[in-house]
Amino acid sequence: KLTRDELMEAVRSQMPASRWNHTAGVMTTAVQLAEQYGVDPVKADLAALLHDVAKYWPTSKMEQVIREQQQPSDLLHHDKVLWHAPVGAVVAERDYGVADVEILDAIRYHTSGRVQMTMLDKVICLADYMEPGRNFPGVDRIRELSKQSLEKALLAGLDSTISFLLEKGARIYPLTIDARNALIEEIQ
Ligand code: DGI
Ligand code: FE
Ligand code: FE
Ligand code: FE
Repeated sequence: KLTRDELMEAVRSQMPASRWNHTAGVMTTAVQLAEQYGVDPVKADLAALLHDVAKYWPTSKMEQVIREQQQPSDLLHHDKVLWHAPVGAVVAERDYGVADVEILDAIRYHTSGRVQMTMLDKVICLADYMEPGRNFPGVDRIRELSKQSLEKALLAGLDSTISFLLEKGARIYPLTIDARNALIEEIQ
């Protein structure tokens, strides 16, 4: 089993410097959100460290993991950008010995979200939107909302993703819609 420093180096070596900076930003933000909302900060830190581990894997290697590890095959009919999240969860478990299902799920669902997101899922997905390096339109409003409500901030994040996809004419993965609807119900 790797030490934390060795794990950080293993993750860092699989991505360009810009993505490592993003990962470090997600780690810091996820730990802050965890402390703010009563989530285990050690789990938040580890999930954040590994969330984008597969982001720069070749498409063929990701596809192989999805097929061989029986990940949802509907993913193969959606944008490849979605693949790194479930593949990252497989890598975390298989290659880095992460056994905690909550951490693995937070990695698995960090791009799409899902219905009944756990607090850790929400923390990782929101930290991914609002880490200090992000600067898309609306990110400041998400950061403001995060002081008040984890769910409202995350909903604003998912709305921005869905708007962006609509603007591009891209397909929307059903879990993303389900996640948004579930958050709206939770907020009411
Ligand atoms: O890996 P990151 O860039 O840090 O962030 P992420 O894992 O949240 O991925 C964001 C990208 O994924 C962004 O370009 C929008 C895209 N995305 C998120 N949900 C969907 C999606 N793309 C499609 N086609 N469908 C989705 O439902
Ligand atoms: Fe990601
Ligand atoms: Fe995300
Ligand atoms: Fe990310």
